Amino acid sequence: MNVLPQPDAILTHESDLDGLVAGVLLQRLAKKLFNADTRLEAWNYNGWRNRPMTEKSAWVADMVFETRLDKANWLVVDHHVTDAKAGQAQFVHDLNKSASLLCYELCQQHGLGSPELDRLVHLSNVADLFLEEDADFQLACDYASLVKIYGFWNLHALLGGQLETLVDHPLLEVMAVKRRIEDPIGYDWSKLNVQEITPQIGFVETVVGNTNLIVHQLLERQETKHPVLITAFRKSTGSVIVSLRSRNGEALKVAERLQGGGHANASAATLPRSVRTVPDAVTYLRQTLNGRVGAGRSEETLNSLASAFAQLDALNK
Ligand SMILES: [Mn+2]
Repeated sequence: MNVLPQPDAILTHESDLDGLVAGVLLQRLAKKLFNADTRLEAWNYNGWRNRPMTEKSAWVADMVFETRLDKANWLVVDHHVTDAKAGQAQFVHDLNKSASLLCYELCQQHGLGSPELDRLVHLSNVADLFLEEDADFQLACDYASLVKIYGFWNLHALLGGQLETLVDHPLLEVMAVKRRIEDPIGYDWSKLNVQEITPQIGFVETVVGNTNLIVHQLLERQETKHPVLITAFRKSTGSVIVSLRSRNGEALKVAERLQGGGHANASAATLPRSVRTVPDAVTYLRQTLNGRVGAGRSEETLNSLASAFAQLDALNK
């Protein structure tokens, strides 16, 4: 086992349960190894791109490994596809395990396992990898919904760092009712409200229900001709986040054109601050993804737009 460097900060993914569990587990591991409290930061993809990586040492969870993270005394624990190779950093990587599971395995190596954490990490793993065949899939989605509904830091505050309190938490009952009542209503409505952004990309309006599951079902049941489906929601901060889903790997390329990231079939992006509402988002997506590039765009963006179009064309053949 490699010796882990003491981190100045722990950096994780803001938008889901996997990031929350992974980040808090790493905090716990740092406490155990170094008897010190380490700052936890949670990032979305867009903010992350511009974050200077100035710490002498940091632990990163659930963010794509890239060259700028390949630094001595850095540890990266992740499960997203990457081309970058680790030369300096310690890189724990497995495409078939969630970040929370990979972090938990590190914790277990240092005696931090428990039955409650076994359970929570299993559920987080099932939800994050969308393991539909697992008997706990539905329950796992309810757990994942907690972060979507209440937000990373609200939930973190409620737990007071005690991840174990999430197991069988009373708020799960609220998630189960939402799933039972809202999801079928939301599905029926959204099915009739898909707008075309491009022939490849549809925008799914959502009113109620778990948008992740609704979009997944629309794709699985082939209710729409668009291979990529986008949904949008407004955060309390006013910024608009879009989620992109596909079945054959097209979603990530589109997310990258919006400066976002994620997995091949499940990715996300935060839209520019000038986009304040969902109708604005549809307009913005039409303009950006149809190749009408506004002023101030860099050469690099133009190039990535061009290459993304080439790939979409290839997919259409
Ligand atoms: Mn993840």
